[in-house]
Amino acid sequence: MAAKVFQNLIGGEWVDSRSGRTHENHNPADTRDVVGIFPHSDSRDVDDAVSAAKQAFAKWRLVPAPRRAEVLYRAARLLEERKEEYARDMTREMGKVLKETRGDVQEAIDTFYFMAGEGRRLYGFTTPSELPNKSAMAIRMPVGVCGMITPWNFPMAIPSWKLLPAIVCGNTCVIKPAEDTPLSTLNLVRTLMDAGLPKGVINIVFGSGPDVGTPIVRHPDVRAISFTGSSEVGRIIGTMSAEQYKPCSLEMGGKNALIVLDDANLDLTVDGILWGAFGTTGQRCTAASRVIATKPIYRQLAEKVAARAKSLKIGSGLDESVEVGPQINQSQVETTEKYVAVGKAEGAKVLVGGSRLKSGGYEHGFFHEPTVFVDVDNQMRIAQEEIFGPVLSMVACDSFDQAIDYSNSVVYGLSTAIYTRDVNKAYRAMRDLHAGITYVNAPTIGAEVHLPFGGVKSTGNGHREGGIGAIDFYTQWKAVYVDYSDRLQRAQIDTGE
Ligand code: UN1
Repeated sequence: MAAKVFQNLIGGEWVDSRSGRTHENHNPADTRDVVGIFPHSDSRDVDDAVSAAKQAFAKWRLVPAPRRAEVLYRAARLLEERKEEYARDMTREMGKVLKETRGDVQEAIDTFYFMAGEGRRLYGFTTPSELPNKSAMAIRMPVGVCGMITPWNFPMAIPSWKLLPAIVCGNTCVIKPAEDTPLSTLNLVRTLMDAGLPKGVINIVFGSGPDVGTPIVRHPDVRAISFTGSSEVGRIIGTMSAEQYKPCSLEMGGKNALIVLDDANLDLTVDGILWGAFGTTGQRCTAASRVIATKPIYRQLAEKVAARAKSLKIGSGLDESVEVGPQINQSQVETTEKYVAVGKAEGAKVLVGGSRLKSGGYEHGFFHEPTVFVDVDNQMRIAQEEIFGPVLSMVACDSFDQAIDYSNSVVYGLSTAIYTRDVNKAYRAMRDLHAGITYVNAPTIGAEVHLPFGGVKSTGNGHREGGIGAIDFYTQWKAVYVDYSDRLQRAQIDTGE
C-alpha cells in the first residue's frame, strides 16, 4: 500500500510545501513501515503560515475567551473518541508502547479540559489607586502570533501544553513538530479543526530545525517562542529570540536523580526505578537516569533492579505484552551505544544489558537493551550528561546529605525523587533538591498537567508549562487606570499632604 501523503496546514487549507520536497516518516520498530510522507518545508512556508496566523489573530483575539474555550471543550470530547486510533498512530511513528501512547493522548485531553476552564477565568485583578476617584486594574492581553517547536517524545501532549493555553488566551500559532513524529501533532490539530477552530488560528509547518524552526524564531511577526528539546538547541533559540526581545520559553534536558535511603520500601522503590528509568525507553526529559542509594542497601537494590530490567520484554510497542519499545531513530540509539562505551571506559560496570539488539526480529528497528551501570562515580559522564535512552547509572552514597549534594551536582534541574519513610528527611529533600519537580515515594516521571512543569539551571529559563504558568507565558499584563475625578491628579505628587 502506498504511503499516505500529508500536507502543511496554513490558513485552514492543507497545502504542499513550496519547496516541493518531502520527508518519509518511518516506524522506529520497523523502518520498512512508512507511516507517511510529510512536507519538508522552508522559510516561504513559514512566511505564509505567519501571515495567516497574523490575519487570524485580528479576529480571534476579539472572540470572548469563554467562546474560545467552547472549541476546546468540543475538541476534548472528540479526542476522547479518537484516543485509541491516535495512540496507535503514535506508537507506529514514535515507538513507545500503547499503554504510554494512550497516556500521551490522555495528557492532551487533560490539558484541553484544564485550559478550556481557563476560558472562564483568565483572572486579572483590581487594586485600589493611591488617588481618590480613580480605579486601577491589571488585565491579560494575548501576545500575538506564537511560534512553537516541539519534540518527538511526547508528540501530542507537549504540543497541547503549548497550543491550548496559547489559543484560549487569544493568540494564534505556527507550530513545527519534530520531524520524527509529525502525525501525532497533525492529529491533535485536526481534532481542533473538526471542533470548529477558525482557519489560521493554528498553522502547522512540517520540516527541519534549520529550514523551518529558525525562520519561525527569526520572523519579526512571531512575538513569542516556546521550545522543548535539547539544551544545546535551546541556547541558540533563546539567543535568537533575545535579539528581537521575544519572550521565549525553553524546556530542556535533565539528569534526574532518584534517591533511595536505607529505610525505603525496597520493593516499591524497584517498581519506581524500573518505570522511571525504562518507561518511554528512557526517552523522557524527566527519566530517572541516576539512582543515588545509601551504601547499606546499594548492592541489594542494584541486584533487584538488574533482575527486573533483564526480564523486561522488548519489541514493537503495538504488541500489548511489550514493555520497552525501540528508540526513536538511528542517531538516538547510537548515542546510547556511545554512552555505554563511555561508561565502561570510565570504569563503571554493566550489571545488565549493554547492547543494541540487531537480530532475532530486531534488525529493522532501533532497539537497545535496558542497561544498568553500577560502581558509578557521580562525576562520571554517565552520571552527569543526559543520555535519553534506556541507561541507568547507579551511584552509592554515604549519607542523606551526600545524596542531596550528588543530586544537585549536575548542570540540569528538572525532576528529582526520594524514597524514604522518614518524614523529616522527605521534607528536607523537598526544600533542598534544586529542581523544578520533586517526588516523594514516586519516580521522577509522571507530571500532571495542572501543576507547573519545568526546571532550573540548564533545564529551563524560568518559565513553566502546565497550569497557570502557561497562562502567564501566553499573556502579557496591561495595567489600566480610570480617573473619574474630572481633574488632573498626579501620581506620586498629589499626595494630599
Ligand atoms: C518530557 O519528558 O519531555 O512528567 C515530558 C512526565 C510526563 C511529561 C514528560 N508527563 O514524565
